[in-house]
Amino acid sequence: MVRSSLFIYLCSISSIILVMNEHEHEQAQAQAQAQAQQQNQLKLYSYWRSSCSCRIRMALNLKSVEYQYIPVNLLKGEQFSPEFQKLNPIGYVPVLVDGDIVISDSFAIFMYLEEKYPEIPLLPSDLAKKALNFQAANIVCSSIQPFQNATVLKYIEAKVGPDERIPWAKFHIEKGFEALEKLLTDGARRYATGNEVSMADVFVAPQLHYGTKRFDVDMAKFPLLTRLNEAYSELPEFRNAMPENQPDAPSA
Ligand SMILES: N[C@@H](CCC(=O)N[C@@H](CS)C(=O)NCC(=O)O)C(=O)O
Repeated sequence: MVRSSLFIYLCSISSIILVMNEHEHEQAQAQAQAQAQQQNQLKLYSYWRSSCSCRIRMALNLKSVEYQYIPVNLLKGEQFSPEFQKLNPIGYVPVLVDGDIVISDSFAIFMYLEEKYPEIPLLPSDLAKKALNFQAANIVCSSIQPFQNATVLKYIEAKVGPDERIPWAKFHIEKGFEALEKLLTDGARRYATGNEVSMADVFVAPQLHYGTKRFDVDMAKFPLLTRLNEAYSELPEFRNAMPENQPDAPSA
């Protein structure tokens, strides 16, 4: 009797140990999997209010690509840290890290993503439409955003005067918006170059959000861009990429 109860006791102890080991093993496996997943995941160095970073957040969302968000606080000057300058010597966000591959500049990052994740294309196959997308994207990233960049605004403030900051940015944004309004008029449908969301939208949308809110741009002058902005506000992939929804946004 005593022997059989001892046997039952030992059996139950060993099965508890077995269950515990199994549980620990599963936990370790899940941890290793999560680690591996994180190591393989794209890393996006971004700042919540950066319109250039926002373009890439939108592209990644549209392509359903998960990524790790690494905040770089531009107000604290983290873009000038030696670690960040190793990734991007000019000290700007966004930077995308894909394993050993490091890419800075939103245009280059966009093109990389377009080739790496072609399943959800953001460039039309029609050559003329594709060229229109490149033009619209480039107006934003070469002829608008650089004039409102923090470094440039600081320079204007110091060399020309603090009151010139906003009018300077507003002038360049409106000049660019006038060009976009004309360039996109014929081809625009629901979105900038047709009924599908494309590269032009990914570059134009953050500029509309940013330009209208911070630089006192009179959007009444731009009916097409205003209409596009409304269409963008209905896209969850765009809404999720907006500054206020980023983990480093002040209220987040
Ligand atoms: N051509 C670059 C421009 C990048 C850029 O200007 N990034 C801004 C934020 S939108 C920045 O990091 N500014 C920091 C600074 O001026 O110190 C791109 O498209 O990625």
